[in-house]
Amino acid sequence: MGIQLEKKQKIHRMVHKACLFDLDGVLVDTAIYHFQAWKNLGKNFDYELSEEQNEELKGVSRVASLDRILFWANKEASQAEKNAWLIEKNENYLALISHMNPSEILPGVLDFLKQVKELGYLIALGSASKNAEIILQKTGLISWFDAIIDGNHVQKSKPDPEVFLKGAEALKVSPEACIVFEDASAGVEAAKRAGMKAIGIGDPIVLEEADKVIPSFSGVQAVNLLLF
Ligand code: B16
Ligand code: MG
Repeated sequence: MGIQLEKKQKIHRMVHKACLFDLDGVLVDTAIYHFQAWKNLGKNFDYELSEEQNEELKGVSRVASLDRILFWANKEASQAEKNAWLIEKNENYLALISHMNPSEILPGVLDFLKQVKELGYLIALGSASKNAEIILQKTGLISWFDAIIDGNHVQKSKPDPEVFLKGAEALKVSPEACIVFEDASAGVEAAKRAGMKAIGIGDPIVLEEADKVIPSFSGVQAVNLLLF
């Protein structure tokens, strides 16, 4: 290892810092399963969700996602109907994710988590999903996390900063010392509103509010990426 790199790593280790990861689209690609489940649900009211619309649902809670879809479909629904559809969508989604395994961890993620741990960062999950823990268990990712904050722990969904502020609080790290990894513009906005750094994973045009954007974790050197 070069002297420069060793020096950078020492500086990183001395400070109490955290990396907060979104789940869907950052660590695993469950967006495809959400898309499938919402498309199946749309058959109830003859509506076909497009890929562009699915992009807008990333990071958005289940209840808010249904409201948006009904708005796009110009479909009025009673609360009872909505509740039944939320259950139907989730049952469908749970069936789709029931076969998930470690092979579905996105490229470069495990190596990146290892590097981050070695640099002394604490690691938390900040996901809107109420199914986050099942996914972390099925993929074997759960052991990397010092704290898990998901849709079951928050009142307000992204772009509200609550999920990330709760993550920082659970780790006892100040928000300014937190770096958030997000694939959704609502999530990047939540991170910025929490006073945190945001690294976008994906398209720089979609994630224009992020401090940095990378296409994926593949081949990423944490020691370089995390220096601001
Ligand atoms: P669930 P993230 C989000 O997870 C998804 O991106 C979003 O599409 C989904 O509607 C939301 O979780 C709720 O998920 O129905 O499982 O509670 O990207 O914040 O990890
Ligand atoms: Mg996401």
